[in-house]
Amino acid sequence: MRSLSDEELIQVYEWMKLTRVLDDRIVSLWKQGRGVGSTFSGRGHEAIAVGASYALGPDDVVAPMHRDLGCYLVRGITPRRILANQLGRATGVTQGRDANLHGIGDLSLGIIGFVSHLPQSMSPALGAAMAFLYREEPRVSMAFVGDGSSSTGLFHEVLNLAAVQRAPFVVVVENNRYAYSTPLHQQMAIDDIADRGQAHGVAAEIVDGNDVEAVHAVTAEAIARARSGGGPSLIECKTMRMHGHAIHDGAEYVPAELLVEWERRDPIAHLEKIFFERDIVEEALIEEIGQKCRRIVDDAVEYAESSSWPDPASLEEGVYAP
Ligand SMILES: Cc1ncc(C[n+]2csc(CCOP(=O)(O)OP(=O)(O)O)c2C)c(N)n1
Ligand SMILES: [Mg+2]
Repeated sequence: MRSLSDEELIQVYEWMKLTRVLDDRIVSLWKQGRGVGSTFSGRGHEAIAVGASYALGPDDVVAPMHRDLGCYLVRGITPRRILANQLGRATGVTQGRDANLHGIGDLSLGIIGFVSHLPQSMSPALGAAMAFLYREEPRVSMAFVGDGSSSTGLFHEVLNLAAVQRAPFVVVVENNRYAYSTPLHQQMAIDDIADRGQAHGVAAEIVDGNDVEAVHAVTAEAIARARSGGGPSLIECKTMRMHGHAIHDGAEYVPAELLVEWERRDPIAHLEKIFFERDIVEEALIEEIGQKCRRIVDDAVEYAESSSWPDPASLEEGVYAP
């Protein structure tokens, strides 16, 4: 399944690689005690976060979650702003108020701020889709949601309303087999979360979440359908959470063989294999892209660590009820 040219695929690879290098650096900064808040790794989710958001247009909006670092990057939040945020600095996305990916957003880039209570970001995301519909604007709203979050009441209410309204809304379910320490089979009695879309009259598809071409192709199709009045879609991306829930969690409850199996399906290595099989890029370019990403992230660490802490006098700025 192909919806990207070779040039676009290389660009997508660069975003995925940057996501991985930045994610790894955030984890190591946290382990060195240089981070301020907690941190969530999205390792293994790069093909979903990048592939789905790369399919959006500049006027569309998206509500990412805590494992969607790649989505924030593709939409234009720079590694400098992300790292300054992780380190609690005034130059971070939340100006030092929320030192992790839980809570960031930027409406000027079409990113709806992440609401910590899962999956509450789905409501404003559907609200945006309904506004586009009522104003007859050819725009689409996308929401990311986890497997665990799909077992809540709100998820079903949002899907139902989206279907009734035929809203231009795309829900990307990141089924990474765990919700904190709870495995799938302990929180749902079905095999496929896509069934939950169909139950509400929402077009639903299942895709390999570690195959960025497949994620992009299915998402691009859903976005095009939504934009032309065809209503909402749900895309279930099957993947695996490769680290603990947050970085303090050693995830001893995850069977080691599961991680070994999914490590073999790593989304970045998978794309590199495609490059070599199709003779799209040389090994030297892969090396060059890796170095470029490391330089960008080194610069972002330096920027973040030399940024000032927030001024206590600004404490009440940007809050709803000071
Ligand atoms: C309403 C609510 N209950 C509990 C939490 C705490 N919590 C944060 S993430 C998470 C697990 C979510 O699992 P899933 O939706 O599968 O996403 P994943 O972390 O696996 O990407 C929980 C329980 C929360 N944020 N919101
Ligand atoms: Mg999960």
